[in-house]
Amino acid sequence: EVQSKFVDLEWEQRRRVAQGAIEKDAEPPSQWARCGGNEVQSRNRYANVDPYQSNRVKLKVPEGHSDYINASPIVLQSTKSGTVTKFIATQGPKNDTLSHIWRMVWYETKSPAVIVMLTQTHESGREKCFPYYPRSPSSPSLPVNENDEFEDGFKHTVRLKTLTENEETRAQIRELMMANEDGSETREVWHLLFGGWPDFLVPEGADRIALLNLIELSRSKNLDNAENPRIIHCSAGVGRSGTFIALDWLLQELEEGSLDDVDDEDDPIVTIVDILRQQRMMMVQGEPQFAFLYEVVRERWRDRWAKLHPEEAEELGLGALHEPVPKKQKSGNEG
Ligand code: PTR
Ligand code: PTR
Repeated sequence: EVQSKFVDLEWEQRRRVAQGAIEKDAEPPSQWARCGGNEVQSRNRYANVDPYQSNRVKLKVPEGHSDYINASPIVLQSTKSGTVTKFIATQGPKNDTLSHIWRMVWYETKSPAVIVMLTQTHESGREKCFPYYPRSPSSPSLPVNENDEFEDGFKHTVRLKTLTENEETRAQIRELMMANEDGSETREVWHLLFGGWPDFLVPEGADRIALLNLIELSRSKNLDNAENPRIIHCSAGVGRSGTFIALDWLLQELEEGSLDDVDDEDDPIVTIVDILRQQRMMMVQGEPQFAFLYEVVRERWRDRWAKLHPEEAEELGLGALHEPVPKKQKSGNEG
């Protein structure tokens, strides 16, 4: 059943593109002359993943420079309260686009900004994301645009203030301070790195609980200011990022009671994946990630039901479902 829903979604997507309902094909990336032509492709990590022309973040750069970054604004609204939640989904920066993500942080978000990184820098021997942030306290200061690429004096520095391993979320948490050249302006940035999720797959076991904790943490680091976009990225910025964003929305819907009685006609998971794919291509990639959304929502739904009906839950033996996240074993993963 989940499988056929997923197939339907894929067809719907193709139909839309074919009908030109999504502007993507109206102006293929290869023809984006006005935002730099070939520069567009050279700034992409993957040739087959880019933002829709009609829904992309435009870098604030001086005239004559390409404003292109592989990033899509994502705007979602909860059904009951109408709360608007904003994200920016983006690819894992490349070596030569390192300063671009920081420019985006600077101009598109408020302090404290939140960046959630859902990939490791390297997986199976390949670079999935360039380490664009100061990694260790031994070299805490990272100049992000020393050569002044766009010749506008945006020669900022990102400094690592603290680095902690957080058990609940199994994430590396970096508290960063971004400053302009003379230090007269600064921004606080939370960088949350979750390494337990290889691309095209889903987090398993304790990593799954940790991921849900991470969603909550990312919200709270954003001071629950849902309108300040959280920057979410993995390698391509579609599979894991899409799944993370879908879950954030679904868990909020659940909390607000919007999923208490849904029928098959308006399946909230189909709805959110469809909405996301209207804003960025390939969001939630492959059936395993799609099925994962159902599993998590079902589990959480059961928890909620148990909380609302403690006596029945007791009878059915639905007790404490959420054991604490067990300590992570040391692995070779680096951030
Ligand atoms: N060319 C790659 C592919 O389709 O296999 C692009 C790609 C890479 C797509 C990674 C998605 C990927 O996963 P994620 O968005 O989770 O990094
Ligand atoms: N990256 C590969 C590709 O682009 O062909 C593999 C891949 C692609 C894997 C898409 C899963 C994909 O998801 P879907 O089932 O949505 O096509």
